[in-house]
Amino acid sequence: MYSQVITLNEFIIERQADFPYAKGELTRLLSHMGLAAKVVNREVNKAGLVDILGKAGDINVQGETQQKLDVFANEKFILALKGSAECCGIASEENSEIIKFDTELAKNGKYIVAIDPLDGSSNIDVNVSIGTIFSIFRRLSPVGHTATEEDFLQEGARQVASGYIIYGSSTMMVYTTGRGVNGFTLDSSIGEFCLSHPDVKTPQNGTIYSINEGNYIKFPRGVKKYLKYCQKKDPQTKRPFTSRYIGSLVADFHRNLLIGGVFIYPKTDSSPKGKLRLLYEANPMAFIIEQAGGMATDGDGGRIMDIKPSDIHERVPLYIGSRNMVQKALEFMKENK
Ligand code: P6P
Repeated sequence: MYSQVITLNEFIIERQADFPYAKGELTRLLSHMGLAAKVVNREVNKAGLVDILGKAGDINVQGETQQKLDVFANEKFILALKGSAECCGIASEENSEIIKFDTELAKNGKYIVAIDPLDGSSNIDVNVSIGTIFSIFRRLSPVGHTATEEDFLQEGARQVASGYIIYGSSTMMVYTTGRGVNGFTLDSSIGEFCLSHPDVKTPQNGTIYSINEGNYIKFPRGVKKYLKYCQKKDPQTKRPFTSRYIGSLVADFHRNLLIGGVFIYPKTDSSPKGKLRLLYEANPMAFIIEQAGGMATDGDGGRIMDIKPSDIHERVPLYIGSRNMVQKALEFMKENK
């Protein structure tokens, strides 16, 4: 039975040939991401059993109370990436400044990684799916030296890979290197991520809109009009939209990627750049959705992956998912500026 199974590492190595310049570095980096994901998954899955739940007490750079699992996940991914010898630095949601590795081995790494080690962590204590999101670039600074801030402020279109791990009813790793999107499900009985969703394509249309309607009164007029459009049954098309919002980006995104839908986290008067982070939430998800045939924009017609970041924790409004749904929402935004 296992002869048909393709593990993550086998797949990465097979696809290495896609990259004439890569001599295994990206392969090793992605494999180390997979290893750290298995370690974090083990703790996420038993969080309810050991004293790892609850708040670590510290406040992270986002001003949010850090959960112990946040701290654990951040440490494990930093350790794995430092040990990969392919990554020279990291921008993490949990750290205010970039982490510059200073070992000779790591300084020779050709890549940098932006990561949200445990996104949606407020859901940990209530057993809702959470996830890790990562974005990989080639460094701009010279090999052999420490990483620089500029290495991390590249447009998303320059990503060489991005992906996420969703710790849900099953644990999956979904990633792209610019040649399509592939999903791997963790088979705990053999401790391997196994190819389960080859060449993922997202539907051009969907019936799901994902947005926190608790913020409705603060939404831009265009978003309010789009929601009314979704909610008003059309006599001809019987427009059958439904609202699905988990409050965990990885979970909402993953569902919409597979069955179609649009996720919107718009700007509001109080948050003129929205809530989600460009480097380690919007960009990696935008790379994946575009590779799967979908679309990601800031709501004003700008492509997420064309935005030049000015700060590693920069926020950006996010409209992402099925192409036709995102374009419809954009139409309402344009008509109601
Ligand atoms: P709200 C989780 O904190 C997160 O960063 C994303 O995972 C999620 O999509 C969003 O915030 C939820 O935000 O304001 O709706 O609770």
